[in-house]
Parts: sequence; C-alpha cells; structure tokens
Amino acid sequence: MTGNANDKLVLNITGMTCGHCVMTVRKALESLRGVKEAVVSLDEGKAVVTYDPAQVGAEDMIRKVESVGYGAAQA
Ligand SMILES: [Cu+2]
Repeated sequence: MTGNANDKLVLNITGMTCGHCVMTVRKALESLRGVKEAVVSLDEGKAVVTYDPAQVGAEDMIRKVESVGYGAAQA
C-alpha cells in the first residue's frame, strides 16, 4: 500500500433518490484505486471522500460517479 496521505474532498452528487443510489455511488467511489472511504449522504447530496492524492483525483471521482449514472461536481 502507499503512504499516509489522507486528503478529504467533498463532492456534490445529483440524481440520488434512495438508499440504493447512495450505495451505488459509495461503491463506485470506493472501487477507485486510492480512495479509502466514501461517506455519501442522500439528504445533503454529498460525498465526503478520503483519498490518496498521489493515486486519484477529483476528476477521476467525478467521471466514476457519472459512469454509474449520477452527477458529481467538486463542492
Ligand atoms: Cu435510488
């Protein structure tokens, strides 16, 4: 594994309507190499992602969320 970089990033997520959507977005984000944890809130329409910036960036996360059918933008 890589070092101790644990940056946090907040994404605004659009299109989520239920708990299943939340899980889909969470799993998509957590499938990215370098993402350690994604905490997704339906009420807030947000994802708080803990990640290693040496391995993954906001653009990768946004593309991944879009690939599973939701909208994402850096908060
Ligand atoms: Cu849903």
